[in-house]
Amino acid sequence: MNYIDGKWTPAQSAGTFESFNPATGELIGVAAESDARDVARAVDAAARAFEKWRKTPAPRRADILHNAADLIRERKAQIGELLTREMGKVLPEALGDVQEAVDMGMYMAGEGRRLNGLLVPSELPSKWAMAVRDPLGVVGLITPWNFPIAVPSWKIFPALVCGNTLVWKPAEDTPVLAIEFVKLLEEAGLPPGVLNLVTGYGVPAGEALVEHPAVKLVSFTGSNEVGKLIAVRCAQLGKRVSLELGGKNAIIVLDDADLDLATDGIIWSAFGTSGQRCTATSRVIVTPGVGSRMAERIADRASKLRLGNGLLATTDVGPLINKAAVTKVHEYSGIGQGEGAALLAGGDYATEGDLARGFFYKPTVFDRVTPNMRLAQEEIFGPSLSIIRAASVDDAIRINNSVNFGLSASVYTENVNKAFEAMRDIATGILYINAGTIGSEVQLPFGGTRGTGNGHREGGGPPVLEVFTEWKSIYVDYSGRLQRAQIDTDELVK
Ligand code: UN1
Repeated sequence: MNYIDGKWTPAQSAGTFESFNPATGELIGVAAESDARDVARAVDAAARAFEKWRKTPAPRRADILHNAADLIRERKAQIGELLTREMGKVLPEALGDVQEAVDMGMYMAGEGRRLNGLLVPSELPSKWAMAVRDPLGVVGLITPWNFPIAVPSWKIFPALVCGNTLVWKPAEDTPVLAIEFVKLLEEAGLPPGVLNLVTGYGVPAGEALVEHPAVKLVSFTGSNEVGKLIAVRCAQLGKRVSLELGGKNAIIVLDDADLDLATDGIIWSAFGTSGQRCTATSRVIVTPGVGSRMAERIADRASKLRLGNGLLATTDVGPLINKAAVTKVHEYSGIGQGEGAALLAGGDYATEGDLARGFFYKPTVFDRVTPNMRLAQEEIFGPSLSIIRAASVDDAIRINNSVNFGLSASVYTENVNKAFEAMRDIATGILYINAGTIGSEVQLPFGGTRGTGNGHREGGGPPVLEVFTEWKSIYVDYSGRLQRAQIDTDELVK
């Protein structure tokens, strides 16, 4: 069911679609298959709710976020389990996904008592100069399936605390989690119309949201392909758009690194969430002294990872989200071999026993990948890792920077000077020293350079407010006479 104007309603077409567990094929739930008519109703509801919501004091809006964060924390175990069942990631990671929403809820609730503006001196006497943050109005959110609770929370909580009203179109692979999230916000006390949920496919539902003239901002996290289409359309329509797209993140291992630590970070970052994080490591760039040792360790560890249902404590790596996803990873295994890379581990579907019921792929490691191969340049979004041999530290950094993405990167080194050089020279949105490429926290900006986005930052940190607010500069002249800026500035202060 959709959630429009505080009511759970079916799609106008009465159409539905199903959501399945990617590990077992079990049916998780049924959701409304929405089209432009449902989106229009949702946008209308959001537009009607806006006047009252924007005038609700931010600390009051924040109280609801606080309640929501408390409720999510209370139900963390249930939501986490549902998350594993609908999306596939292993339970500890699913709980982390839920925790990230608790964190963001608490953080943004705090913003309700801050929402800093600017207060600056005026050049004229008896004149007050300040700037405040205004909400945009109705904003459209389109979210991915890989962090079905965390990523929506990165958008929903700041958008709400800033005073916007929302229409949310979640990914078609994880509608049931979106419904649960909205139920929780409803229970937390969100007034009708402030957040509206429209489930369905990118076309027509997501597209209708982008097209609707009353939607002032489209905030999208997902593939580069779709992100670019949205950006072009929003440019034509004169809308604000915030994009969080792909990654081709690398861990650089220098000769002086602690190799055990680096191996742990690589395995976690490359194969955690089955490689389906925007921040996942898909390249390991090694300097000459450690290349072969690292390749051996990584291949050994990758081939020992246990695949299975994410609810089982014995599972290291869960399934991929759907058939298209495993097919794509397998295609890249073929592409890599065709390009002359050396396959060290995996390279095939995993179909033994119960695995045949789900979308499992063996953790895959390629060595001797060169920087221009497609394997080294294109986002695969699965458990496929490429090892690239660099000639030097500078070469490693150059290779890191040579892809059309710049989300996260990492350097393993025990040398503080090298670490700082990397901090200076790596072109990326997020950088880790002696830790893998995953693990962002909500109090810092999340986003990337180059093709990863369009300069906005969501996921946290004060810059998230820039996405969801508009600046309004206000001058108050209490001199009681005409004062001309830039002209009457020499007059004596009276
Ligand atoms: C994503 O993959 O879209 O740093 C989000 C991380 C998580 C968030 C990932 N905190 O991997």
